[in-house]
Amino acid sequence: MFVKRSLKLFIPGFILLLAVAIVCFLLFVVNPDTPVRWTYKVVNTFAHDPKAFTQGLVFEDGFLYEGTGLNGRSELRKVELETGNILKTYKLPDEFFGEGITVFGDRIIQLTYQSNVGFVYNKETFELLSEFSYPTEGWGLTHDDKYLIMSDGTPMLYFLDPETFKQKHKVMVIDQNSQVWGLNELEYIDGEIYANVWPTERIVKIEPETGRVIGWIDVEGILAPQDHSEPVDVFNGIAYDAANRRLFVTGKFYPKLFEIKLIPAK
Ligand SMILES: [Ca+2]
Repeated sequence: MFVKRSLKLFIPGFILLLAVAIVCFLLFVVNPDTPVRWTYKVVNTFAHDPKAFTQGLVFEDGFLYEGTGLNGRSELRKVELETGNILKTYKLPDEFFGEGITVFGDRIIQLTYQSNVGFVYNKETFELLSEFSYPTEGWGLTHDDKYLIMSDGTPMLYFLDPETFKQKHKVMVIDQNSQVWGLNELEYIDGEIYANVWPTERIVKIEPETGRVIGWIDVEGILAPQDHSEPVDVFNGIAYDAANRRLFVTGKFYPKLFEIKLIPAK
C-alpha cells in the first residue's frame, strides 16, 4: 500500500520535472536566438603599418584598401597584402578624422568621424569625385548587393542608397534582449554582417534583415604581448577575400594583420 502511494506521487512529480527540463532545454540550448560562439586560429600573419590608426579595411581584387583615422593623419590607402607595402595614398585635409571605407563598384566611399561628411573616390586613381552628408557620426562602412551599410558607434546599422546616400532603412542590433553598443568596423560576408565591437577584442555576427545577433567571435589575445612594444590601440578592421574565402583582421596601430579561420568554441 505504502509503495503504491509513493509511486502515485512519484510518477506525476517525475513527469513534471521532465517537462520542466525539456522546456529549459528548448529555451536555452536549442533556442535559435542563442548566438553561436566562435574562437579562431591564425593561419597567416602579414605586416601592418603600426602607424595606421585602422578605421576601415577591405580586400578587393587582390589588394587591401585601408582607411586610417586621427586628425592630420587620416588617409585612404591601397596596400599590398603580402608585404604591407603602401602602394597608393590619398591624405585627407587635417580637419577630417577618417573612418570606415567600402569599395562599391569602381568607387571607394569613406566616412568621417564627426564631420557628417563622406567622400567618394575613383577606386583606381583615388581621385576625389564627390562628397555627401549624413546626420550621425561615421564609424564603420560595408555594403550588400543593394545598400551601403553604416555604423555610428550606437546599436544601429543604417542602410543607405549607394547613389543618393539617403537612408533607406535601419536595424537595431540586439543580442537576445540586449542592445549591442559600439558597432565599429564592418564587413558583409556571405549574407551576414560582421562588426568589431569597440573597444573589445570581439566581433559580432549580425543578421542584416533583423539586426539579430547570430554569433560572437572572441579573438582575445590575438596580438601577442611581444607585439605590444609600441603602444597599440583597439582591435579594429575586418576584410574578406570572397574568391578565396580568406578572413583578415587587424587593429589600430597593430604591427600585424592576421588571416584567421573561425572555430566553434567549446
Ligand atoms: Ca571592413
